Amino acid sequence: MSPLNALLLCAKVYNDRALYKPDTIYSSFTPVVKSAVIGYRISGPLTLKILSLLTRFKFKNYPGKVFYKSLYDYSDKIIDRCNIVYFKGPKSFTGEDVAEIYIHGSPAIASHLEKSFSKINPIDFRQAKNGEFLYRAMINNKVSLKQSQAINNIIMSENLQEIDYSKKVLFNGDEESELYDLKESAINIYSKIITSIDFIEDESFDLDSIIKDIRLFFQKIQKIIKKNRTVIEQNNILNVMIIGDVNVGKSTIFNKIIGQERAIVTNIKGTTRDVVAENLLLENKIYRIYDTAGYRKKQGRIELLGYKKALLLSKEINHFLIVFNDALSKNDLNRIKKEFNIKNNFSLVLNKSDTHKKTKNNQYIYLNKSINRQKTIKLLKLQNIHHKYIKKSKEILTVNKNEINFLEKLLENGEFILNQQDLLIIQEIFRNIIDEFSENFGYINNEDMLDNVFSSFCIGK
Ligand SMILES: Nc1nc2c(ncn2[C@@H]2O[C@H](COP(=O)(O)OP(=O)(O)OP(=O)(O)O)[C@@H](O)[C@H]2O)c(=O)[nH]1
Ligand SMILES: [Mg+2]
Repeated sequence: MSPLNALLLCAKVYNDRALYKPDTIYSSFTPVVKSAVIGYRISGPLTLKILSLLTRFKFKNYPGKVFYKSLYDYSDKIIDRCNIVYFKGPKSFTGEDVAEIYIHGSPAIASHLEKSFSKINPIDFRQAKNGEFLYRAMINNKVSLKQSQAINNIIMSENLQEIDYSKKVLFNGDEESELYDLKESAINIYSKIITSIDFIEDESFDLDSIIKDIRLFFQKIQKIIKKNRTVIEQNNILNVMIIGDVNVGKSTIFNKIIGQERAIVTNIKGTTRDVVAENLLLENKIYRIYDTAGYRKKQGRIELLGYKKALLLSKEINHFLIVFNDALSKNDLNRIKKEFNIKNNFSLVLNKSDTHKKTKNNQYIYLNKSINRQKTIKLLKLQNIHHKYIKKSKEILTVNKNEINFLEKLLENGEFILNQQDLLIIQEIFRNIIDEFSENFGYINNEDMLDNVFSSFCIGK
């Protein structure tokens, strides 16, 4: 289950906030892998007690200060010595007492710490569920549901416009989303319907004015969808595929570009059989780099499957790096261009330049495995290629992908409702629309509705 789904589930389970009694939870907030640092977060009423058990130090009087302390396990053995911060609720991420512990990035130390956690008191202190810290932040009014979703989107999205939009919602509030205005309009229309319903028989009753508002409401939705779809479809990821004969060093170049040993490299021909792809963020530009199975006349069965997969994917590729070693004959180049349907969107990369005398051909990019990552990326001119293919959209998002899907569903009601003459049915549909808003984005509560009905439309007051 994604953290967001878990969050929404929590929101349902803990619907009645009055019944919600927090226990204390913990979780790592970094991956637990060999790395520089592994972080743990604790949140809940027992935070201080747990810190004191683990460190023998009273953090109570030092909220927000970083201390370098030893962590002790249940048998007084030192787990690690590390930085620890205590945040006193409500001035914390969740609004509760929170601690953050930054241990050395060793999974063994992490496991030792978690074992010590589990010995404390499994009923009052337990591992957090997905999204539970954010959920607590939400019920303690530190973030809105929309902002919780924005946090999730910032983490999950690879589209820079979408990330910018989520950041705006997170930092400046729900009003940054056009969904917010739509929800206001929906409430206004609904309130207008409710307050009119008793006066259907009246001469002054004006169904046309309500229908006009509804028409404008759906037209606005249409406009928002259209504008934002265009921005999203101007995908800002540059797709680069590395192709060429077997054993020319494609995977070596791939690993170098992405900065990790992702693809297997051996001197056996046909090592790579499947397409391997990784995303790369370079100076605020996103690239998706594909490593592929190499070409040779007699390809093994699986190798051939992988090669065909690369051919199929070639439609989505902006630019190809054609890698070779000694020389690339015109025939071979033509075959490759034909197979992958390449026009002028390619670079010729002569790899293993250390093994042969350097020819001088301006069309080639000369690479070898001892050239460092930064220089390799520079020689391949990846930044220029990005600039050439991906035009940065000047438009900004006012709703994100999920919200567009939501609006498209709402739009399905549009045609039906506009052909309706029965105000009760129109009212029912708008009630559902409002429910959809609150279910999906937590935007609307009964107070919103009541305020509106009783203040701006109440007749006779
Ligand atoms: N001398 C030299 N060897 C290299 C260079 N780049 C790669 N190699 C070696 O060439 C061999 C093949 O490298 P890979 O990166 O696996 O080649 P590939 O094109 O992915 O091969 P397939 O997956 O079989 O198609 C390995 O032994 C590499 O260490 C280089 O610049 N110079
Ligand atoms: Mg390979």
